[in-house]
Amino acid sequence: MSEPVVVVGGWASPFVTRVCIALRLKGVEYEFLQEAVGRKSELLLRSNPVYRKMPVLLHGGRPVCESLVIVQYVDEAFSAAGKPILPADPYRRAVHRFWAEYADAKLHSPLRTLRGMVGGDKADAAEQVSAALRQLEEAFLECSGGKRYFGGDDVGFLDIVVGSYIGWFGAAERIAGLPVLDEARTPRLAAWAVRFCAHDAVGDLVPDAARLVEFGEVLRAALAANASSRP
Ligand SMILES: N[C@@H](CCC(=O)N[C@@H](CS)C(=O)NCC(=O)O)C(=O)O
Repeated sequence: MSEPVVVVGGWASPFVTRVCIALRLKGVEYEFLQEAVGRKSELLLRSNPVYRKMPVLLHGGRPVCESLVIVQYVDEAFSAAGKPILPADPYRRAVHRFWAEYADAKLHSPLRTLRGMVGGDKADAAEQVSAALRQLEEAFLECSGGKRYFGGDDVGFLDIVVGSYIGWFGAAERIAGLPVLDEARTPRLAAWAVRFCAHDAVGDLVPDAARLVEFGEVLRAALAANASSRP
């Protein structure tokens, strides 16, 4: 019998989204343990004592932490299932990993500013996201080789990583009233995002922007309540 696979996290997190997409691409059954808003479960803290962040993947009870590490683990641990997530060629793997780290380094923080989760200048944050997306549009040209996805003919590692932010792009646009994934500035990436969301393995796993806007309000209220209850 195969060992159970469990994802500990929250549906709204892009880092959690990418793990679920990777598992679905591989056709791996998993249990999803939803964290309560604004709190961290004992299981999460015990499984990721270093960073205390979601997601955590438990495979046969053994924790794997950090979303990029988890997606690569899923590709390797379930190599016999589904299509490979990372390219086979070592050089292409390195290029895809480079851009995945670039996406996380450049998108996450300004998107939090745009969504009002942290302070900061929203126009400046929108410009940072836009500059990163322009760079990722170049990466798309390089990695896709003129095909439909960063991974070529099918969704791969970089599609999953960048694609996990698509719901957040929409939420940030609504909250800040500023364009984020803009068809005029990054037309290829905008068209790719539509294709990515329509993929069988993705569908409902990319959270809806309106739902993310509501979630942001609930999270902010929960964090404020936690802060005011601290001595
Ligand atoms: N680099 C981490 C980032 C994970 C992360 O920031 N998770 C957020 C949810 S979106 C979290 O757990 N935040 C709680 C906290 O920062 O205390 C990864 O890729 O897994």
